Amino acid sequence: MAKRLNVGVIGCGFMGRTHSNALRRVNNFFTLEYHPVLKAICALEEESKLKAFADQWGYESYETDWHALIARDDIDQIEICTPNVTHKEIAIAAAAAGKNIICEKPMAMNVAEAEEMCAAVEKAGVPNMISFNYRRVPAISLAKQLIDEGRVGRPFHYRATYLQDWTISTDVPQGGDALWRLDAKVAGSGVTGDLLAHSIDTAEWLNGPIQRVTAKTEIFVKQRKHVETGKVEPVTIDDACMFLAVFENGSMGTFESTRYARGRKNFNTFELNGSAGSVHFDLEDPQYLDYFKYLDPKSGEKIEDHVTGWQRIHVTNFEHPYMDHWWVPGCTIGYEHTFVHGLADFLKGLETGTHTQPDFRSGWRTQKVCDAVLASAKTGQWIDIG
Ligand code: SOE
Repeated sequence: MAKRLNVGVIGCGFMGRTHSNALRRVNNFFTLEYHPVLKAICALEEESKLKAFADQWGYESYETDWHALIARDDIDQIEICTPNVTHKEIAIAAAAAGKNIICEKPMAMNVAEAEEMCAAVEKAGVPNMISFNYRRVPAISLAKQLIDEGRVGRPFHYRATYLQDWTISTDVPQGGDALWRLDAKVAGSGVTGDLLAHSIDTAEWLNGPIQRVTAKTEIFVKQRKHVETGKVEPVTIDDACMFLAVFENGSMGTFESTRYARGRKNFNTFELNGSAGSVHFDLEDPQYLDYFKYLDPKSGEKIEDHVTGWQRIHVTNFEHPYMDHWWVPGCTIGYEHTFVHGLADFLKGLETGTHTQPDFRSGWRTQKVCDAVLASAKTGQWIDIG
């Protein structure tokens, strides 16, 4: 028997849309006990805009104050899709009200906030998840499977890049609706929290905990007009960040992120090189996982030299992660499906009483690495994550 799960989504920007889409589609493609109901959308928008959003996505109601949404008895689950500065207060209130919580990344403005949020959900005992959606790209999940099957062997190098190019123009202002990501008071940090948090989450999932880091950040455009004040103000987010890492398993990592890589739109890549093989992924070509097989994992024997080479796996077979829920082999899926997968896993977790990852504790961990990166960028020192 289907169980209704009444959901209130807070925020109706880019992420509000990805979550709304997932809520609408998840039961069409995944057989689950829980059936989300789009009960209410909540945002600080003009009422006419909010109503139009509610109509477009099929929400039963709307609220302009998140306190009112959380106070409602008919809401079981809160999804936080608002700018980072609001996450803590909303999550703590939602936890105290006993709601399930899915929160967008980065979890918080800093590690102290993340710790408080984690304590709140754990004290309340409410199901919780951070929306690091890229874990749910089938090719990335397949990389995890290959690594767990021992196909990469002893890891030596992990290399991640997350490159975009949308802030190169000096005319791009900071602050306000779409551009809060450029305002440190609202975002917490620049590319470190916005983009590298994804890379760090993926890296630790695939290759285990990062032990220590050393970083360098840069602000290329030092001043920008602020949308809210109308004044030209100093830019205090990191426009670019590169850091070196040592993983607990002894492998070495390099991470690079910027919003100044002309031509790169959402170039989120990683490569892991090990003794038995390598894996490589690029989000701009998301249906493929590249795999170099050096040792056969079953026999332990080296593949004969004349047949070694990179193999492009088109990750669309029924045997690939999540793909048996979609079309037929060869038919691809895309970005929005990663949110459907995350929600499906979360709902399955509610059904089976298991804790879906990445949860708030895991988000707190990612925030620790982000904060260590930013602290190291100030001094140039190596910092232990602890
Ligand atoms: C920034 O441009 C952004 O929208 C991030 O905030 C998302 O997390 C990333 O997945 C796509 O890029």
